[in-house]
Amino acid sequence: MGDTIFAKIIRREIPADIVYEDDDVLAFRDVNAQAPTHILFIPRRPIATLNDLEDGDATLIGKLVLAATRYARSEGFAEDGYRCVINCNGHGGQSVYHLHLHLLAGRQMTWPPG
Ligand code: D5M
Repeated sequence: MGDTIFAKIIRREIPADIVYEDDDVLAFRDVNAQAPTHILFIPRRPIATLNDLEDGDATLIGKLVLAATRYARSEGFAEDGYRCVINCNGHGGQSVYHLHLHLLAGRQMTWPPG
């Protein structure tokens, strides 16, 4: 898959509104926000899609989800709720091939998604 725009954000080669980072995870605001709060949580390690996860990535994926849910709680979204989404490949609507978890919050979500 090669380099992606998210790899450039990790390397600070292009700007991003970073809201959280640790040794394994980086989180920044989505430039095309679909909700009042729309944050992308990405592993620093480049994993292209959900299909590329292996057993050894269980802890990393757990950290990604926990970073997002901790952030949602800290921003006061726990009670009203929020949505976490990971798109995979074409039918899933994935456009950037560096695994990312969308955290959407601050409005009523609908179902089914488009
Ligand atoms: O989501 C990919 C998301 O990445 C999409 O919502 C736009 C967002 N995006 C693309 N480029 C940037 C930059 N440079 N900063 C912040 N957000 C960005 P997907 O699930 O792959 O469709």
